[in-house]
Amino acid sequence: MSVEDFSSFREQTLQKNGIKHLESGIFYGKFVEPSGKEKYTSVSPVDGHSNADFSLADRNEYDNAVRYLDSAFEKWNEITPPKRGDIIRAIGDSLKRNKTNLGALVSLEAGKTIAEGEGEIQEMIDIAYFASGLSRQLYGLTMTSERKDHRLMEIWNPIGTIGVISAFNFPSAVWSWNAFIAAVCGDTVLWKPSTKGGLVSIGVMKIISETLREMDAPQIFALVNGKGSEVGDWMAEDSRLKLISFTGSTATGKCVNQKVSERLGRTILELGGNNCAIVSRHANMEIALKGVAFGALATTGQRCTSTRRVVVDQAIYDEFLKRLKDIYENVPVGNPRQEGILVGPLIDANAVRKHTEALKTAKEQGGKIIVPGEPIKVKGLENGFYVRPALVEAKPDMEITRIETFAPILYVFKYSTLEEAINIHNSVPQGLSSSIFTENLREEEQFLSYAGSDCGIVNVNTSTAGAEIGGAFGGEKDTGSGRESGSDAWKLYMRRQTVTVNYGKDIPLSQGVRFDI
Ligand code: UN1
Repeated sequence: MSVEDFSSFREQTLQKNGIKHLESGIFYGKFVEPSGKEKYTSVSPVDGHSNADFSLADRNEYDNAVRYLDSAFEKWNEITPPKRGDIIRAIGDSLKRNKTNLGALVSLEAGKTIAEGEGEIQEMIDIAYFASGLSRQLYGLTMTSERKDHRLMEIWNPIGTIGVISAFNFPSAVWSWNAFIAAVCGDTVLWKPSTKGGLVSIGVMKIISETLREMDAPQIFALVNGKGSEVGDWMAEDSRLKLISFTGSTATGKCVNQKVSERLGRTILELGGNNCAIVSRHANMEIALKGVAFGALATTGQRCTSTRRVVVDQAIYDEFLKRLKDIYENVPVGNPRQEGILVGPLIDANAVRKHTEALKTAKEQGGKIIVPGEPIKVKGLENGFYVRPALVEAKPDMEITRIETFAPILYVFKYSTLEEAINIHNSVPQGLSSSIFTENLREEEQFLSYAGSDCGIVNVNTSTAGAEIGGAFGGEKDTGSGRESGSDAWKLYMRRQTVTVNYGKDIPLSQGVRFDI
């Protein structure tokens, strides 16, 4: 694709998604006309040129958005959960019809390949349909009562307006894990995306708000593009937002957590990952190579779930490393819209700098650079932010291997016993995703046991990246806490009430207490 071709791809993508050169980054009920005040210029990492501008929210607009959602909450709860599920299903249908266009917008703004851009939208479609089914399954338990003629049960009610702060690397999917589940639960949702994902948030909101209008439903989602240090802080401190779901760095997550707990609010924190794959001598080599390569290279190593460390059994170490080196040296890096390209650009110049610095540090700390991973210029896209992926033989005590660098750098370690491998695996502060490649039942079970992986997500013979929406997503340790997406993560978006009903003719007390008046 030449420079001209990419420019026309940009124009077409913006046009197909209904995005003008100056957009509103704020939606509550409708898009708020951008005034002459603060705006943000979206730049494509693919060619380093600007896509469009959009407005950022001020305090007044932020407050209006929360107030708007609080009143939408009342209307939304006049609708039964299964009917709410129908509405979210219709949103899934609209996203499905717009999958190609929205996927292209993800490529334009986040630099994802065609498959991964569309995969991101597919993740939204999947969670919409999951949420729709869930709307009839917001089950509460019933318990037996120790008191005669009493009923004991749990019911679940919505918590109100919640806030979702999402990251650039999954500019819409992670928001939808929260938003669609929260919506069927009866909540309304304020969304602050990363400004680097602002255009995707605008494109998504255009489709979703239109579907809500067509369904005659209240506008239950609001969008406030803005700076983290402003809108992010306002949200964390705002007791009107009962839950803050935050995706981003551990450092920022700790600040968010402090502010939200200060007001006794609830958080879901999906923070840094430093995910590791163990490759045993009992692994199927082809599966392990593919799994590790996908985990480490997909999204140019910019997933929370990216494989950043691989621990390889000494019995197969040389062969595995040789074959991995071959993959790293030959993987096609370039324009993510080109068929066959597997690694696109990093998000911006700062990310390229961090990649380069981490490699320099790795070398200083004693790492052996196997594939150098230098910045490159892609023909016709000279201002884009491209690097080759890097492979480094390392020791687990190297400080740099304990840090999450959002870039395609893979550290390789050698092990002799599985215990040693698991020790290396668990020796980092983060605890999001993990993998073991083995066909040995004992090894697999050991990895799944209390003495195995300490992460929230554990995979056997598949990649650390690429989780399905059906499971609960989240981690332990410095990755934060809470779960999003599937399974019973919905419970975090609701408040549980334990109900006791006495239908008897007397009032017996629990624990056999007598209180005779
Ligand atoms: C993230 O990087 O924040 O499991 C989310 C995966 C994707 C989601 C990643 N389904 O890799």
